[in-house]
Amino acid sequence: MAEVGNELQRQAAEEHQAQTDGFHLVIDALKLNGIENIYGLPGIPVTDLARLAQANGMRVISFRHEQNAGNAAAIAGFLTQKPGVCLTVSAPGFLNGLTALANATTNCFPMILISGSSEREIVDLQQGDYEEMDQLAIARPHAKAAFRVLHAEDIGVGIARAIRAAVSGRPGGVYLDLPAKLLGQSMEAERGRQSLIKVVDPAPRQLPAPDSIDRAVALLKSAKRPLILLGKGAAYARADADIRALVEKTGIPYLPMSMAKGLLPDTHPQSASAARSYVLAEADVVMLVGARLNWLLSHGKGKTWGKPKQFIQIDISPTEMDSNVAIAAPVVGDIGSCVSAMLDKIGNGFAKPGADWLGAVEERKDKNLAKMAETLSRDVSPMNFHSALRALKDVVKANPGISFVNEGANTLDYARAVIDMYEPRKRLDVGTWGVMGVGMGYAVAAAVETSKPVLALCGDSAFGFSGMEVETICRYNLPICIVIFNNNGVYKGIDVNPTGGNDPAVTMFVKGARYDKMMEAFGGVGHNVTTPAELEAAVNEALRSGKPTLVNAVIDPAAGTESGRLTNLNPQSAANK
Ligand code: ADP
Ligand code: TPW
Repeated sequence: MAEVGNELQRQAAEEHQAQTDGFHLVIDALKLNGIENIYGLPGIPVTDLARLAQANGMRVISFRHEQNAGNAAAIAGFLTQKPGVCLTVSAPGFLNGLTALANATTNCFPMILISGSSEREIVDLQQGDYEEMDQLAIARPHAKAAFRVLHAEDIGVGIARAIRAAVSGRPGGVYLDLPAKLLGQSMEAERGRQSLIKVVDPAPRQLPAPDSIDRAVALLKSAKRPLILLGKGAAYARADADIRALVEKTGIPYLPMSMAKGLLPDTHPQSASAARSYVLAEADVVMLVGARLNWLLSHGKGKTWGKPKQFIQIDISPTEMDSNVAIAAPVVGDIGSCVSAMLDKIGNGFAKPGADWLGAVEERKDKNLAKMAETLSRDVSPMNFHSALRALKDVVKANPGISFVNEGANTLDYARAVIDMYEPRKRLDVGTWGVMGVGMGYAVAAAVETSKPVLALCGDSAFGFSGMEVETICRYNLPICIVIFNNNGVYKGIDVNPTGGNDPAVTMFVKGARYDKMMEAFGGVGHNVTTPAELEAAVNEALRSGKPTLVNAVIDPAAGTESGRLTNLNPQSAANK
């Protein structure tokens, strides 16, 4: 009898071992496709998914709010060309993550938001399930694609489709809806294994048509005052060496958009950043490489663009062409293939731009750089944005391999202009939407994905959107140094309530707040600094130690301007124009 009992037990165990379930299939499918990290926040019905992912060797970073986890996943996508994965619970957790998914889509970052959801039957009849919501329908307009998986045997296909949708063509955010019931579904392990798909060539190269290259090169050659404009699509594409070769071979001045800074070092002699207004207004042919003519480039028209000009645009998305102004030479394909085809076509036969154009650009640059150097060198007390930035400029110069996260208004605009970047994909900022709140999510993912230190420079308002993640930074002991330019408010800290009443003005915060104490509360290092020397010393110490650090940099509350450089977008100012 005992033997029969043992045999039955063995069979049962074997049968049990031979089973898998939705939880394991999701994890196996992600791992099979080289996805190693999950950014998320646990709860019903995904707690065990997160637990099992960790148990199975994935790195799971648990946040305090899903939006920050989503932002982390989005920038992980930008940094790695693999979709960053964010995991949330249903309804409210999903909605918290959705802002980040929409932001990823807007910025062309590959990301997958995986949310647990309630049962279809109950949701569709609106019977009031726990955290009930038709998440798929809500996600669809904010994502590049949205999928739901109902059967365990379709998990492999679901993940494969999500990966392809996120990274192929123009990258973007993908929503994947996983109902609780699916995660618990079991199936035979071997059949489960066979149902998984290892995606072959998830972002296939897209070669440009040869005649589009001929047209673009001919136009570039005909230019008297050419300009190359590099966008974050160029940074994402990782065609760094060829882009540099194209810039240097043609001798054309170039402008990097904010997140393309460092693709070539900002100190490169052909960088026209310090003569930005001049080159945009004066150029006759502009070649856009992975940059859209959206609001950040004044839609390619108006006073900013001055003299009439013709555009060449290299982009993977054919419908981007002519979206704002006529594109004389569209080049549709992936940037690596397009730039290499242009290099081939150009060969050694490209005459560099004339000395009059290069000389005029150089002259503006020299003048503006001298002006900037003078502004930076002024010692003022209390510190203003520029004196504080002088210290950080030196820190980044000495540590070119660190990631530099940046958000705020003045804190963003001045830092972009002052702080030179030396390596590609190191500047991570508010992007296409100019959105506040990406700071801590981006900082965490940059530290996790690059294993290098991160310097996150935030305005005091900007930091507040994701500030609770200092606990996450301490918990995972990440080498992140946050610097807060604290001027007591949004934009500035001197507004008064127009009624004279007791409520503070709408842009004001608590005066003299000590954000450094927040970091200390969780075991990190806090500094309160009032001079550039103290600021530089505190950041250097943080980079040396690798300890989570927050530096509260006291900035003159009267420094800065309303909306930073976007004053013209405020309805009142726009109406007065
Ligand atoms: P920026 O804000 O820096 O100007 P945008 O986000 O406006 O940059 O533009 C990025 C562009 O790059 C998008 O139009 C996107 O389609 C394109 N893009 C992204 N990745 C690639 C790639 N690998 N090859 C070609 N184009 C790309
Ligand atoms: C999600 C509007 C743009 S900039 C900013 C806000 C609130 C904060 C500026 O103050 P800060 O910086 O950070 O102290 P500084 O250097 O000027 O003092 N909500 C979202 N996104 C945006 N962009 C806003 C509001 C905004």
